[in-house]
Amino acid sequence: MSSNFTKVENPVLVVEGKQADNERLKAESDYLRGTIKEDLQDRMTGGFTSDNFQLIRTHGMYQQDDRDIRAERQKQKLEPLHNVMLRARLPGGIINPTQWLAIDKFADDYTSYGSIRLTTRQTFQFHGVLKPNIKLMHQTLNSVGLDSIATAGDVNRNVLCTSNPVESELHQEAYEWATKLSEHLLPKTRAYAEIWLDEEKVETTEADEIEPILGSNYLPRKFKTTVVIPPNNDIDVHANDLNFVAISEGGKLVGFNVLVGGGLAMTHGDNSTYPRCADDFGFISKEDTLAVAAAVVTVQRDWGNRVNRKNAKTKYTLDRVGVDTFKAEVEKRAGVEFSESRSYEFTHRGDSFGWVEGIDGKHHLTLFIENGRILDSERADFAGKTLKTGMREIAKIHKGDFRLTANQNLIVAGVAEADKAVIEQLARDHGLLNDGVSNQRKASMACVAFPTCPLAMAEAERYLPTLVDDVETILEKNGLKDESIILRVTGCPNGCGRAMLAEIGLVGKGPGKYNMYLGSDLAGSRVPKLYKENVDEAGVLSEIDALSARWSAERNDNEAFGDFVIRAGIVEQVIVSFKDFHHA
Ligand code: SRM
Ligand code: SF4
Repeated sequence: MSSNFTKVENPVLVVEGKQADNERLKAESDYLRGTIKEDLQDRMTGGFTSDNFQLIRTHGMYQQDDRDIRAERQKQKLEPLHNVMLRARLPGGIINPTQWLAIDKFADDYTSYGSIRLTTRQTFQFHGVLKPNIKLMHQTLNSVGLDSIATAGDVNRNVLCTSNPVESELHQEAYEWATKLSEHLLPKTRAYAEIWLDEEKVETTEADEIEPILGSNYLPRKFKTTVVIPPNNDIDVHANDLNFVAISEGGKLVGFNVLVGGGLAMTHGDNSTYPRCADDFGFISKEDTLAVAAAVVTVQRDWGNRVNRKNAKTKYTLDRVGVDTFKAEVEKRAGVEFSESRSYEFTHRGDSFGWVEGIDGKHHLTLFIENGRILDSERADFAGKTLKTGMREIAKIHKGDFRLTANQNLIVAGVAEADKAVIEQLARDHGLLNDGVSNQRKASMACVAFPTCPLAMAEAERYLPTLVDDVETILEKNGLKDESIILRVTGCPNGCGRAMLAEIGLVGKGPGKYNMYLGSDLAGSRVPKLYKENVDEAGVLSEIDALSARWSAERNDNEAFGDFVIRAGIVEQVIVSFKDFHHA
């Protein structure tokens, strides 16, 4: 879907006004160094001070504290128990068993939650790393060829790639492009190597030499890139600034359709913010990929709003300057003309679970990991499962690699016929593989939210398992036992669980309260529409009960829930323009 805002009269290319404070801190940071090194030595506080609090994000870390114990510590007049969350860089989500064993051990030895959390962007996070262990964490990652550069902050983030283990040749090529894009768009400053790996500082003075693509002030806001292989839109293109849709002929990649300007976040009560689908710019041959990527990034770098961070992402730049103007500038800078888009179709999202055989004769096992949380736990929703131990045992014997999906799941990839049985048994023994998981559970997803996310307004990850229990019961009662609805929960309107591309999206409004959005489609080409505001958990269930009863009784053959709610007039389709999202 494209927005109707292709042309804007007299577009404002650069927004004038007092720049956001993040612009000052990036400018003064000496290419993302700040005083992080000195701050790290300061053990008077467990946190990072002043600008370093923000700057560590560009090194892949966020300062957090456990919100479950925040009030209690305040009462005791104690500083919040500061720690960091680390997010690794893992283009295309591929990680090998040696790397897995290293992160598994680090999570046990040095994180307060003891978990590895798979994210909606094909990587993993550690939560709860204390200041004295941060450097060791980076050195551990480095020792196995991993890093966390630019997984957060105003830079290009982890580059996604469709998890497609079946067509392995095409997947391999697409994955290589994801890696090349990640490298090409990565900050070139040596700040990460100097601070965390104790490498020598190399003096360079020319800004253009240091950051030829990102520039000395980096991007106005976060930037997200994907490579996607139709027909599976598993990475959700419309959540991303820049997407390369793989076009193949005879199983070989020939080029990409380029989609620009997707994004899902909004702020409650601020109608200048809205989710937006990406626009189709046209087809390019694969040789032009890096030039086009750099051009899109530099146009956004130069024209993105540096005054108001709420309107700074590429989606807003496109609506302000017009898609045509943006696209023409990309063509000029890349020296490439987009040709007409090649035809392709997205038919579905999500992952297919269980074993599949690739065209290379290798076997691939996709495991469903609820909420992406890999942990051995006594928690009720884990029912005594030992997911973390299970993954460790598999990693010890696995000769292929692991692929993290953009839906918080994991593929044990490249298994020889002879090793299938033992891997499957380990997965079953530790609760990583369970034939009883319902289609509804597999179609449900939530962001992290409490207790670690400082922005959470309502529960998400901790709410999802019981919510799905209840929805399963409702669907069965309404004669829909094996059916599913793409159901996603996010603890606030930032949208990390991609609720704004769900058939039912619950967006946290306050403790126990959600705004309910309805009407995305199976392919993820539509943003859902607000249905009810401030619904409590009981209300969520009674709404789902009533809506699914109607779906069961009135649906056309195989009609998906999201299509039904629009056809039945329960919500209107968001079609006009995203600027009018809140009013249509
Ligand atoms: Fe996100 C901020 C977690 C995917 C939009 N996101 C955060 C922070 C770091 C909170 C913060 O700023 O302090 C959350 C940390 C929680 C925690 O304790 O771990 C957080 N986001 C996540 C993850 C872990 C959710 C998950 O359950 O998997 C995902 C990590 C992705 C990764 O590996 O890089 C995650 N975040 C997303 C997505 C989905 C996607 O990209 O496919 C979105 C919506 C798409 C988009 O960008 O429009 C998303 N996160 C945000 C935003 C809103 C950005 C904006 O445009 O305004 C924020 C807040 C911000 O940047 O100011 C945010
Ligand atoms: Fe936190 Fe909100 Fe993102 Fe959920 S959607 S992880 S609550 S920022």
